[in-house]
Amino acid sequence: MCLPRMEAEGLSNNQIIANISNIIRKAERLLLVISRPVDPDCVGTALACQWWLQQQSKKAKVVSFIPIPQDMNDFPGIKSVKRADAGTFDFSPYGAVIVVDGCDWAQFFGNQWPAIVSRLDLIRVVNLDHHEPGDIYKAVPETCLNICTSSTAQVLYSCLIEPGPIKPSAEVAEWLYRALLYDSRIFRNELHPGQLSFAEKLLALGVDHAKAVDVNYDMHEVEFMLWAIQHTRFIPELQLSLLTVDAAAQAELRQRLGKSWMEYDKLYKEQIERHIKGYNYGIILIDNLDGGIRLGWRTRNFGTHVSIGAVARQAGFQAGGHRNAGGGTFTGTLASAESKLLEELALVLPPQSSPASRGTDFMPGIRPSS
Ligand SMILES: [Mn+2]
Repeated sequence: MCLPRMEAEGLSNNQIIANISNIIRKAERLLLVISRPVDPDCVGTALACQWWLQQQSKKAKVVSFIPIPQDMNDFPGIKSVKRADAGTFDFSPYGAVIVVDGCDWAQFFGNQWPAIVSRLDLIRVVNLDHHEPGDIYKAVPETCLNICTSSTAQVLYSCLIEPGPIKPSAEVAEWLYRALLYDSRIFRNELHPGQLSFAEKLLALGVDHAKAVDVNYDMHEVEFMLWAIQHTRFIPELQLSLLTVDAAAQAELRQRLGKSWMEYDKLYKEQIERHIKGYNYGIILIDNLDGGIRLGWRTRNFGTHVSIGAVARQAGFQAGGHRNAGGGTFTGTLASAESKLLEELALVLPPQSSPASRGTDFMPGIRPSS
């Protein structure tokens, strides 16, 4: 496992784990909050953590303040995740609030997060995560267990479950395994120390690998992908595939795929973004139609490429996530978001002398993936 991110700040992993264990020990009722995007890592990890707390005779509840996408309805155990409204939620009965698999408050509480966070007793807020640290770390550094590793599932298992006496059941191991498979894209992402042995341990606990890797894309995914490929701009000098979704495109997508059209972009992201020769970056810009623009990116894993997150921040976006996959927001028009981002990307990309050097030059000043 990587060094804890907080070590540089003078807080050791062990200290943070001890702080978190203290909070858990004192709490009778604990609340687990899952993050946006609602995915197998936040759900599987929260369910496993709930089970682990219940084994210690705690009352634990898992809530989502974010709508749960259609495809997560097939996730085993999803029925235990309760939908709730953050604005009216009563946090007072809970001795601890554990926010799982996210680094920014908005990922858990939505855009109204400042009002909601002001009602929380931050002394009892715990964060389990593996993203680049964001505003939650700044608010609660002493109880923010954020480790640069495969998944939040691995953070929970290696730091909290494995050192103790409670052995996960096969069902719990399956939740964790699905979390790991999803976040690692079935081991296609960067391999983190301990990741494969984590997988082996889960298999030894009884996980059915063939069942866990079985894929069932919704047919809408195919339709979205067809549409998206036809509307993607491939910009060779920026090594970029760019899909912008304006108001007219949204109307068309809504008509074809329904109001949840934006849930069907997985196949496109997985097959097109960062997988086409010469195109190391895949970006989607969506007009929120409320004065804001949403950004999502993927970066080729192999090779040393610029950080789209850093480029986007330089271009005036708020952006976060992982180096090779993340998202952000921009205030302004779709056209200005696009032009600022492309300008900034052109500034930091190395001049292309030959196709062979494409995208493999190291960019001084921009840290490669850790
Ligand atoms: Mn994750």
